Amino acid sequence: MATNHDQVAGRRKLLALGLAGAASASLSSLTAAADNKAVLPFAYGERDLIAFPEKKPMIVLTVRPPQLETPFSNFDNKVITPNDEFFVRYHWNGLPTSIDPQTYRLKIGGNVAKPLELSLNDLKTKFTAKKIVAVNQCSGNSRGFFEPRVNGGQLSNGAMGNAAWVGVPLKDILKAANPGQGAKQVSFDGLDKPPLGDGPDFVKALDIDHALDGEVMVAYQMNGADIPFLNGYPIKLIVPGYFGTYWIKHLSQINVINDVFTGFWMASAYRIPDTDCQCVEPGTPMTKTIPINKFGVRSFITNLNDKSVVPVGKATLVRGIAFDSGAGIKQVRFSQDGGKNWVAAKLGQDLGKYSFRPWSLEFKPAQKGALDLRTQAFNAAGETQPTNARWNPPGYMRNVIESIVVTAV
Ligand SMILES: Nc1nc2c(c(=O)[nH]1)N[C@H]1C(S)=C(S)[C@@H](COP(=O)(O)O)O[C@H]1N2
Ligand SMILES: [Mo]
Repeated sequence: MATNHDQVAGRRKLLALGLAGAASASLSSLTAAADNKAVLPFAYGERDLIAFPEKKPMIVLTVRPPQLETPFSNFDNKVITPNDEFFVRYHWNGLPTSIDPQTYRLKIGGNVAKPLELSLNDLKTKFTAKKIVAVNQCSGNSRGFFEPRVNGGQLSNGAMGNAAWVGVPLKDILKAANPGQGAKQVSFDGLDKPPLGDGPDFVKALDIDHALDGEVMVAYQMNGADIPFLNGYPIKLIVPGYFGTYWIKHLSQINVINDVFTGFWMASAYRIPDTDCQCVEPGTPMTKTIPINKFGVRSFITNLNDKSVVPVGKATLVRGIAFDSGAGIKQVRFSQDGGKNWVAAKLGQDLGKYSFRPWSLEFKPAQKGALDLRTQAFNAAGETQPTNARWNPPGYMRNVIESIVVTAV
């Protein structure tokens, strides 16, 4: 059997075979048994479940490029999302298929006194390593639940994951390159390219102060191992609390610039309404916009779902996860009656303010029938989740109080 990736003379290869295999699996599985399928809880939610290189079976949104969602039940009872279960998102099919860690270079240029070309070994030996546990969440996570529905990848809640990242603070790298007077932003590009050179390359930018905050980092390790190929091997930008769109994979070029970056993926895409709620009236267009930035507070029940049956009068364990953009989760509360009455959940292990925070409690269903279970998290900055979903045309930032309906018998 072919391995997921080969270590040929130290070179990491994403076998063409792997992707070709996945593509044909996708076609043949149109008629395959139900256990190769996932059905997401919205209309047109039927998806294939396929194992891509270095990945367990994942919910496939597109094969080329790979866009893979984590099956939601995988989030139950773990705070860290394993590498082989972590979601994958690319914009262009021109992803690298073979990367040589010996010759890989990260270049730092633009308005710097000392342009740099760093090898992986440089990153690992010339700088002090830092570790941070942080959630990576796609802007369009949960987009499939938008009402009215919106264009874009129809994702359920699995385009997120929590990992321990080890790498170098971007601040230390930029300090070594020494940004010049007038530096305003820093742009980030990875090895993947648009096919046939058409379409805008995927490049993102952060304000210089953000880039120098000491928390943004260039990671070379994910959960104690190399970063999986599809998650950005060998290095990836980590932008704690910010949506995944900034977390550039296969990071190869950093430029310090004196203007606000005008590339397509900053100036035209990944923009949100510039209104207090960062939302607009459902079904209406956005007028003034700003680049998407931090995530809102979210919480999920992970051990029960709409198909669950729970016993009346007996204690049932309910547990899940909560997270925010870095103030830290302060409280999670739970309701079994659609949000009329709430009780506090017990918070679990604290792996840091950017991490998933587990929570749990026991509840006793009082009578038979449908129970509308909800959870609401609050962060240390006093922010919480809205009762009614906020809407925007690109379908970003969903963080409404979720509801699942179980049956008590
Ligand atoms: N090089 C590169 N980096 C990228 C992207 C991309 O298309 N190319 N997509 C971004 C988006 S929108 C998301 S949500 C995250 C997803 O990270 P993951 O695939 O490791 O889960 O990668 C980001 N980094
Ligand atoms: Mo994304």
